[in-house]
Amino acid sequence: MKSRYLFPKDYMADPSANVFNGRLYIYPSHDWDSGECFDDDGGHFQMQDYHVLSLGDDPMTAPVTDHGVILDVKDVPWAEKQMWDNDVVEKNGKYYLIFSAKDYNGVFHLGVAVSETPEGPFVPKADPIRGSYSIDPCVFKDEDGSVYCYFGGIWGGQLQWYKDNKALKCEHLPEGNETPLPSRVAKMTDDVLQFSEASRPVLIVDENGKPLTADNPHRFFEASWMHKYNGKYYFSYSTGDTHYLCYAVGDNPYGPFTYKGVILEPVVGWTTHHSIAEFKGKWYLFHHDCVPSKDTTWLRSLKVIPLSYDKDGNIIKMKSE
Ligand code: FUB
Repeated sequence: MKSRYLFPKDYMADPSANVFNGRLYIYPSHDWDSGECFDDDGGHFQMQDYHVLSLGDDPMTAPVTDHGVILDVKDVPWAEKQMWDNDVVEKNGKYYLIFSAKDYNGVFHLGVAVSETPEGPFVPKADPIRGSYSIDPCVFKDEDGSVYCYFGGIWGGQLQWYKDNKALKCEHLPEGNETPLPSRVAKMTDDVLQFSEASRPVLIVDENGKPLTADNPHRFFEASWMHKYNGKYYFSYSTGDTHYLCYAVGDNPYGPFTYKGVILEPVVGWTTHHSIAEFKGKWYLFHHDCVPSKDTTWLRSLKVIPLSYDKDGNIIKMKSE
């Protein structure tokens, strides 16, 4: 299907699309060439700040506005480096940017920064969210106003360093028929500054209700996203080293979610990471690839492609061209 490169002027990735006040906002990671070598822990992703982009009307053609830097790592007291994926949620007229970064001990946590407008600037809190770890937050506001934070990523995202929210002495990455490491979800406090509960595992099951195994083409790796369609909760994610975007559907924000299939075939570039949003009555998949940088993993470009469902609510699989 025909897609659009959203912002050819700069390298950006991990787009979190949200509609605020009738305008579509995209909160990406901001890639750059730091000179760090490629490694399996993502040491080549040395992002230092976040921008926000916005566009009106038709995402396939509308001009894109870059509102500039909304948060810089040097302004976050607890964070040293690697400003990875982020997402923004609105509650009671304020905007909360939840982001992942490494602290001065090389450990990923999630932080919060607050703004009066979707365009920022966002003012960071002094400390990370208590009980937060790993990467790739997605903040989802349900129709009753409750905000849920989904997060986690294996390998360089450090999810394998924890079990039941406790740091392990010895990490273990499940494989094959073992139980996979799930994404996590926690309801946020009313002020959206902390988790209101210990995070829970996001269980993905097959059509018989049996938990999926850790086999690579299906298992959760990173890039959690939640959206709602016809009253159902769609949890989507990346399979990382097998490079698929997949999804699973449930009846409530905590799951379990029944695996449904692939949303997007692998793109050029190692990572694949996305968001799904409805805007002016149409659905879109926002993602990135490395075609413009000639497959340079750490220089990714934002894309958008229309998304559709069949009559049973299944997402029609896409290939982004
Ligand atoms: O952008 C850095 C990392 O790459 C993200 O956190 C992952 O989801 C992957 O896209």
